[in-house]
Amino acid sequence: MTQAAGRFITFEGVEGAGKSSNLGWAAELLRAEGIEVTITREPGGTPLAEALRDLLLAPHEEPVAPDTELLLIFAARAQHLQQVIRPALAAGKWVLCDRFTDATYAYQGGGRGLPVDHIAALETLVQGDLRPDATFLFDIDVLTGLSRAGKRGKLDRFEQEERAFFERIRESYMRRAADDPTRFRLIDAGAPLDEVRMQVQALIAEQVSARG
Ligand code: Z5A
Repeated sequence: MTQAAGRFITFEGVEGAGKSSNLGWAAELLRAEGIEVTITREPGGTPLAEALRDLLLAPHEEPVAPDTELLLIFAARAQHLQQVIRPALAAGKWVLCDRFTDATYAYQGGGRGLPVDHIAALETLVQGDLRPDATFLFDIDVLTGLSRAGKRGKLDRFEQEERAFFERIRESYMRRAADDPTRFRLIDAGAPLDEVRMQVQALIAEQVSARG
């Protein structure tokens, strides 16, 4: 639980699953219910955290150590939480965030093979007991997602990884969803966009009624 007045919903999935396309739609649905919404993303969400995002996504000549990647992600998250997420929740807003710490478990844990207890320790350090109230997991076949993402042009440092990396990420997300069925909501993201939107609409309606 967020222990805050607002509601914190995260959007997760492998590349090209459609998180960004559906986040704006979800926000529109909430605003139509009179709910104040903050849209944001990770890594990023503040000028400093966006600068860290640029560092993380850009290819570098030297290899990036997995621990460096992990620490930069949590550095960006600490800033984002302090500047954007906690104030918005405290003001009663709903925060819709494109990726959060489940992405760290999936990418740095599943993808890079970093120990889960290192991620969990940083999660506690940076977040305290703040966790998402709900997580919409956009599940899609890895090749379909990569092909959608690849159509945008130049690949970033993550998108340059091989297919097996993304298969591990998908598996890791699915394991986390199975372990926490109360928080996770699974979306069949391989469906056409209008069908995915209908799934999102149903989940948003569920969240609005859970508000009481
Ligand atoms: N990362 C990490 O490693 N650890 C962490 O803790 C965090 C992040 C927080 C962020 O980059 C990178 O950071 C990410 C993981 C890492 N890896 N990468 N790359 P990003 O934000 O640029 O990447 P992304 O989050 O994966 O975004 P994405 O590739 O844009 O995926 P998406 O938001 O899920 O998809 P989209 O932009 O909504 O859609 C992609 C395209 O598909 C687009 O042209 C759409 O028009 C199209 N689309 C969407 N839905 C459909 C349907 N249903 N049918 C057909 N076409 C569709």
